[in-house]
Amino acid sequence: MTSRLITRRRAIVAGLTSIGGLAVARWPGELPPTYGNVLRAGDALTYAAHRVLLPSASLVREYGIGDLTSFPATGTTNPAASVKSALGEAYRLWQAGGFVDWRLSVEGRVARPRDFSLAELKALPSRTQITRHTCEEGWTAIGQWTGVPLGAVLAAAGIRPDARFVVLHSVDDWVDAIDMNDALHPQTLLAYGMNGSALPIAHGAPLRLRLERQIGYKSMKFVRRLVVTDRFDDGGASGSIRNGWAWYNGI
Ligand SMILES: Nc1nc2c(c(=O)[nH]1)N[C@H]1C(S)=C(S)[C@@H](COP(=O)(O)O)O[C@H]1N2
Ligand SMILES: [Mo]
Repeated sequence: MTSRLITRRRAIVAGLTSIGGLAVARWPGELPPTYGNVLRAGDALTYAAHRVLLPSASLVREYGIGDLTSFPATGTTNPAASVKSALGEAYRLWQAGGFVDWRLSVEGRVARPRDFSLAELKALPSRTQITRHTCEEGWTAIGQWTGVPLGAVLAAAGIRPDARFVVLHSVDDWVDAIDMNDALHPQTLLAYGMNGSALPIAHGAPLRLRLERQIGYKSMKFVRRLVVTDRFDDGGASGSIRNGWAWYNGI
């Protein structure tokens, strides 16, 4: 974490230099919920720059099958081995059963809170995309992802008009939030496939987020629960912010 913190602080300084001319005051809408904390100034700048410069549906570049690269697995690579809680044991059982008993819980500001099995998620519309992943630690890799657009899952549960954020929870106890603009972006997927096969354990099986307009750590692996909220929720002690990660880290 320490090296990531240093990397991130450098990135913020670089961000201030390179887009410092784009005054935050020019952003016509809301500032990100972390604004006000000077250590989070980089969040405001990339958020403001993205929201002003990019139409909300602009797509990141997609590659061809010949562009695939080797793809390292980082962070948690097997919750059954590393998560020392009931969730680690639950994961071991889900994995042993081929994830048939696994469920994604969708809660909060939705008309019909419900669970989804993997089969139910696979029955929803699917999308396959080949994109470049950029990790804050300094490497990139190109992979092919197949999954259900997060927007399709939210639509199946019924998005209430006051929905503003989607808070994601993982098996390894990460909690992170994205706004509805990112949640409904066509390339924002809950992926269950990678490079034409089932998503490997090391890459977040059975379900991971692909959030293509932000840096690597925002693409949560081992997603188990979504909570739609009408206000920003920093995730508390498990949240990205209190663990030293920028809330918005656009690439
Ligand atoms: N739940 C969870 N999600 C996670 C991580 C993790 O350790 N746990 N690592 C993050 C980081 S820093 C990156 S770069 C990518 C790595 O994904 P990969 O292991 O498929 O390369 O997942 C992100 N999502
Ligand atoms: Mo990363």
